Amino acid sequence: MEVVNGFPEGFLWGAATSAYQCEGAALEDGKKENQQDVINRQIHDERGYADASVTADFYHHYKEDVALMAEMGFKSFRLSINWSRVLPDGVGEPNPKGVQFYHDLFAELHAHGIEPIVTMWHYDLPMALVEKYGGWRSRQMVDDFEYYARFLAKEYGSEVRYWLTINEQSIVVNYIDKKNLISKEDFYNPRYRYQANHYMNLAHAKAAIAIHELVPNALVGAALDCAPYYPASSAPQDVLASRHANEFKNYFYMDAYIKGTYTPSVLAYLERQGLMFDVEPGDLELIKRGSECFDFLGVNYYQSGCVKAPTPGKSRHPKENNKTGKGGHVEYEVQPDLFEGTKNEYLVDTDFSMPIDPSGLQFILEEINDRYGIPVMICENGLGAYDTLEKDGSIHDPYRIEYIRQHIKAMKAAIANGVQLWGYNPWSAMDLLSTSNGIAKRYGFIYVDRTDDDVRECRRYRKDSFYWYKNVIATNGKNLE
Ligand code: BGP
Repeated sequence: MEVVNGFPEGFLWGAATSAYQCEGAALEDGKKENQQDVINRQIHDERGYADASVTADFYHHYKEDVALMAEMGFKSFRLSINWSRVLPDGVGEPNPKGVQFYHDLFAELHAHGIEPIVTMWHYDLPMALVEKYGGWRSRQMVDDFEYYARFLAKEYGSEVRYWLTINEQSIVVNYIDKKNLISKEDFYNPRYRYQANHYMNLAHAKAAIAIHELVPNALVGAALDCAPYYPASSAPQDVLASRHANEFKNYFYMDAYIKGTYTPSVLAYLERQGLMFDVEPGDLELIKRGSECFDFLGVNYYQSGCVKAPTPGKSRHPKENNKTGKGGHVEYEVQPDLFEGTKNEYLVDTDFSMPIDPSGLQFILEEINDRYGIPVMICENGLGAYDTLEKDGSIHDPYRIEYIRQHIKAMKAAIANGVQLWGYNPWSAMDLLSTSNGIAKRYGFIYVDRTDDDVRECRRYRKDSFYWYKNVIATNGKNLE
């Protein structure tokens, strides 16, 4: 591929979304509930944030949104299929109106020259499967995920070339109680997480194999949350903790997808901690075969992490996101006997306590390339912030422009060091529902006029970053000013 202005010719400039976070129409046209409909209702009741019933109302605004994306010059758009919209019961009878929605959306995108990048599952498991057997608690998910993948391949294979099976498996594993399974019993059972992770690896492998079998020229990957974990100091114990955190949080997932193997040091740790999962005959062979169908890694990058040697006696807990949006307190992850998260004193945090670190993107991209030599696509990256709609309809978001500018520079530097980067799809095309901070935490280039309390008409407005990004795309990343 020829490199023009630092970016390859045909580079996929676009943006990302996920179904439950932007579509709304949660119970419309035959769609049944998914876990996110339920979880976000709970979040609404507990903390007052918006639920998933309307979000950005993309279901009704998609034509207008695609036109705005085309105006920005998008070459790609990452979206996910709302599983319970197309198969309301998870498997079995399809929902014709839900199925048609995605045909119409893909047609609209193609009419504007925009390539869809489709995630099969982005946190929103059909409630039917949760109620039937507890979702990822059961091995039945492996076959049902394959059923869903085959359905998608047959239905949309001629309209979609880029497929991502699962969004952020490592995040699902860490927050499985909240994002994926509504069960207090499993909340306290960390062993369950790694069993579910194993099922996801099997499900991913079956889906990747199915897509390659059914869709000629398809390119298959999965999107992972990728964050380098730096040592808090040069004390050898901290450096070792950083190595362990990178293995545990990044390579354990990448190794399974890309090499088709489980990382030995992580397996040994899980065994020591009594967290080891059951493996049935044929499982490892299936994961290996799945890795042969893995064409590119979707990289979701927001921030880097920082770790130190674990404090003896501290018990295991995941990182807790900042829920107030007022900066400050975060509860860091602890993995006993492995690592403990801590603040990186060299970085400035966002209002939502995410450290801003463009160099971390270059770091992880080069790591992935040197370790696996596989093409990558940025499938998420962005700044969640409060925006103000001015009286004249403008939105001034220089902080977002600066964040994205610095990350694009980091991508350029990574490409210069040999990284095979296919595209940049920052989060998000339009403002949408955050996983933990409602509507007020905005990421879009397109402003959606609604609040957590009042859905209004969800009118669209162009932010300053909209015009800036349009110019970036027009110059293939040359003009970042
Ligand atoms: C990623 C998820 C997205 C998105 C993003 C921003 O982990 O894949 O779904 O929400 O994070 O996070 P948040 O919404 O919590 O700000």
